[in-house]
Amino acid sequence: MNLFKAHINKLIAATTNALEQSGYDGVWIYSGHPENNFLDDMGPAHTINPHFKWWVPVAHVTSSVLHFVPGQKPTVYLHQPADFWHKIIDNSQDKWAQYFDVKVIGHYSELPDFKAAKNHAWIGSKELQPLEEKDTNPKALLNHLHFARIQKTDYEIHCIKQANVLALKGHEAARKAFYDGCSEYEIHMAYLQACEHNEYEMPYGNIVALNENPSVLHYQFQSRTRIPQADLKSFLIDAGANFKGYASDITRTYSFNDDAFAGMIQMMDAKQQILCQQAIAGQDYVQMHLNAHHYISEVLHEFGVFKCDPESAVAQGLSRTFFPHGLGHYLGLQVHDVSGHVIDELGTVKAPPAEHPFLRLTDSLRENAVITIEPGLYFVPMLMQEIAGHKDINWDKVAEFQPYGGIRIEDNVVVKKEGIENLTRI
Ligand SMILES: [Mn+2]
Repeated sequence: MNLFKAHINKLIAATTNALEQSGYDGVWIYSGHPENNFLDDMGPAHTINPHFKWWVPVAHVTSSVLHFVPGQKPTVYLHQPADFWHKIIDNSQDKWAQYFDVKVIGHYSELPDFKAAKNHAWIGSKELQPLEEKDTNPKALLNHLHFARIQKTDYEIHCIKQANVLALKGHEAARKAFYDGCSEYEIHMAYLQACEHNEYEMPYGNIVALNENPSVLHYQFQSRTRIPQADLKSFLIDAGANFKGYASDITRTYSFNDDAFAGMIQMMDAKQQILCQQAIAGQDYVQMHLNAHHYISEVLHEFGVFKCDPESAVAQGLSRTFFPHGLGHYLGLQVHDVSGHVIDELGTVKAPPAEHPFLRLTDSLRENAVITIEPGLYFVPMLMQEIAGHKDINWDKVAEFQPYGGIRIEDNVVVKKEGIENLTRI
């Protein structure tokens, strides 16, 4: 069976079950449509409802609706605006379309009467809400569907892998641009060009950070100024790509010179690879996050930042000052894919430990889940200040590494029963 057909079969089974469990006879899933900015006739790039993308692999679709009733072929009302302003791409004959009853519509007014269908739910943002509040994004239905999204089909894994292939082209171009002495902005543009993405097609905003900037975890600017090569120290890039609506999410860190920081990156990379190997089905992800704290403390001890042994650094909470975020998250139709804190189809929440509030994934790992493994260590001035003068920290070493900002290394991994598949190291 081809990958997409098997994928659609899973969606049919999962959605049939979700509707039964939540007491509905059918569901409308709306793609969403772009809203204009305040007092403007233009808006931001449109983000498609992930539930719609799960079924229909069409980029840039708006104002379209999927209709699913168990036992019937799913129907897509595919909006192709009948106007002279836009180029119309007819996707209704594409390969995916054979698994749907596709009805092309030129205008909203051709959408069906949603209220006429008995006992239906509506999944979509609030721009268009034709059904009653209680039937709009009902929690019980969403909980079942979100839980089903954790374990990916082979088609989805293929898409995330292709998103990695694209992103890796960008990462290679970015690495070269860094060693050529380019500015953050030039590196960013080299990245986009290499993976042939427009900015609005990216799954999230690129983080392109030189020298001390990696210490800003979500550094959001790209400086247009080149740094003289004599002053260049480090480069962190966190950037993905998009393939049929699926995301990749990759981070790499480089040192400009062959110095202590280069050695620190190398040791972090080795630790990150050990963590990747731990991501087998049944593994408790919270435990992996705690393991990461030990490994990062070993790195900081090895490079003279921690004067105490790694166990003591973890016990005192010092590692959290250097590694303040979570080890990773689910990855799929959304970069931070749904259900990270959920342990069953009823939506039962398992909150992260109180000392690790930013951990986005708390459950034991399930087969064919795709996750990120992204340990980091940073010299964040604000956080360093909180432990200023601590006796177990070598403050001269902190001063030495602070101009480099920090390190994060992130791969995308498929959880398997035995072993893992690393989609990023290919
Ligand atoms: Mn990530």
